[in-house]
Amino acid sequence: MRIASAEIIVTSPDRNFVTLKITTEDGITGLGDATLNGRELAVVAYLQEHVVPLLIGADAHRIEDMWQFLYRGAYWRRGPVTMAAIAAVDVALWDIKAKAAGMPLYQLLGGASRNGLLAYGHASGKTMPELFDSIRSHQEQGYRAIRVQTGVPGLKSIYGIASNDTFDANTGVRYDHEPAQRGAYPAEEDWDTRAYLRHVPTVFEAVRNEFGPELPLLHDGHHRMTPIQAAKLGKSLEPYDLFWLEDCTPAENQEALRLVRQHTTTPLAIGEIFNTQWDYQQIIREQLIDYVRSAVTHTGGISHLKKILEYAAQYQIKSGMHGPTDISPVGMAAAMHLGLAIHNFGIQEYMKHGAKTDQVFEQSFTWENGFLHPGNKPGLGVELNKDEAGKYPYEQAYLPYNRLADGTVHDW
Ligand code: CS2
Ligand code: MG
Repeated sequence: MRIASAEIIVTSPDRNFVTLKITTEDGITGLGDATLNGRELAVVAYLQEHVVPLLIGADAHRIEDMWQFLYRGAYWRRGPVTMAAIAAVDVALWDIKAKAAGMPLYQLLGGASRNGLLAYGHASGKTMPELFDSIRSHQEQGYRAIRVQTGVPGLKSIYGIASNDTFDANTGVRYDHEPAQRGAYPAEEDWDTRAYLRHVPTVFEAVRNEFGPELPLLHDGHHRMTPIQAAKLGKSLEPYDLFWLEDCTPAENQEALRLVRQHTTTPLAIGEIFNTQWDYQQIIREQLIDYVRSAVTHTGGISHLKKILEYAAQYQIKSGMHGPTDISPVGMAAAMHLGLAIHNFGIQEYMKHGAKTDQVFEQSFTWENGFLHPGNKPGLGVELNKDEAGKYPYEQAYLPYNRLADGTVHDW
């Protein structure tokens, strides 16, 4: 089944998205998400200039061979741009193969291992009352697990806080935190780890007092602590029984997690900025994490993330796939199909996309009673409406960055 054409569709309904659309000579189409937040056009160029010419005429059925060809054949391996480009091709070919087979993709990945995917949503607030309202609003939306992000006294703006100006009057829902801001230069934010470490335990104490012991609560440290600070936070949060503490410290140096593990039993989740199995090798082998946070879109696609999760399963480490709004509906569908099939599924992140995005991407997944399901349409179950996409041209946008009080650049 030869590939006849491949095109890259860039659209910016509520935010920028990059989608690869492959069409076979038999007219079967496949979609792949290639969105890399704040660096979208780098992946567009990689695909357009270097990958698309290699796809035309190739056999769409040979997914693993194409993966190896694009990974080893490029000579230059790994990295977010390369692995997002490879991921888009991989997922589009899986979409095509499942459509050719007349099956939803999860059936090709081994069939369903569960009825649905437990998902968590993002509650946040600058103040405690605002946070409590946000938690209640997410419970009303059906979420059974909730990530809690909070403002820190003394800090102007901080990661993960949905501001009131994103209130959607139509749905009455405060649109989740969209970190990438449109504009020609990234916004500068301030940070103070000691203030954060003093404040966060008091927040989880208040949330547990208000919402009780059962509700699974998650928190994202967003790469901002040193290993010993992360150990300190993990320990101070133990009384509040978190589902996980995420990205507690930058993990380029994988053994940094040894110090955290040494001091706390709070479950650890890491990996949303990882791109290959090599980024996980030591932290999985040494049992230094409990959840693999990679998204299909940023980790070489379904073929590669499935291998990472199979390795993680040997250590009883589960999936916790990244699912913010900068993972497109195509990337989310791929995550749901993989998540439904694997045995060691843990939880799925689920930030709802905006109304315009849902116009551009026609989706068939379901969200019921706190569980996601990819649906049973052949393939991924997502189609892209090009006319709608054409209404929203790309707009430059950047993720913010951090500076400490003395002006030093810090992890955002
Ligand atoms: C975050 C993301 O959802 C998460 O866990 O870490 O919001 C992250 O900041 C964005 O995806 C960056 O593009
Ligand atoms: Mg995160």
